[in-house]
Amino acid sequence: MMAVTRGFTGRPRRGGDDRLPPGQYDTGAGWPTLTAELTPQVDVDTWTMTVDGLVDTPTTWDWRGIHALPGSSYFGDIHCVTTWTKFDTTFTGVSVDTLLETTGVRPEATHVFATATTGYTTNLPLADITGGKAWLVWEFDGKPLTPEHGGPVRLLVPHLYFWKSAKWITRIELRDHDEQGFWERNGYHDRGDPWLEQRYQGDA
Ligand SMILES: Nc1nc2c(c(=O)[nH]1)N[C@H]1C(S)=C(S)[C@@H](COP(=O)(O)O)O[C@H]1N2
Ligand SMILES: [Mo]
Repeated sequence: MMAVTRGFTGRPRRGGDDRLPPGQYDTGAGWPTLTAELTPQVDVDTWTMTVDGLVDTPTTWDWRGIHALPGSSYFGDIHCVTTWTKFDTTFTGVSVDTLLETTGVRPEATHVFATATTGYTTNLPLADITGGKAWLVWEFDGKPLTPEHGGPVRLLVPHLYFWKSAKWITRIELRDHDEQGFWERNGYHDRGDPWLEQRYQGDA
């Protein structure tokens, strides 16, 4: 006999509000799309990813090369500054640490500037994409990432607001200074920690 919990609505409680950063709501099964530009069709046969700037060995991977690296998955939550949080996402790809093991990191590097094929950009402290906190991902819930969600490959930095997770990423440049990207120039915070509610320039 199967035990059925009374009042079960199809969505288990997930430990209460302690998983929701301040000012966020649970978007449930949906996954809103937020794109400033037109969704590009990026062909995996011509796709490349470059890590350069303050590294020892600037490196460009193609589709086959990036898949030859040891894979890595993220399981957990994502948080958009427009106040939706999506619980229990699974993304698969490669850890940014793995890319940086290949290129090496020069000691002067403090920040990164990420660029998408569309020209969308975002800035991040180097410490926020190292130490198992950031991925390049090509699968969501075991299926290829769809173009509207950044496929074939997007950046995933789930501990920061989701605008840092550049869709259609093609380049990460390591730098010795911070320079604002697209949304940061338009008023969003330079770091964007959802638990500190760093939504806009001037927030803590
Ligand atoms: N290239 C690109 N990446 C982007 C964006 C964008 O407009 N263009 N929007 C950002 C914002 S504000 C959010 S919330 C997420 C949305 O990702 P999704 O559409 O897969 O939910 O992508 C981020 N990455
Ligand atoms: Mo967003």
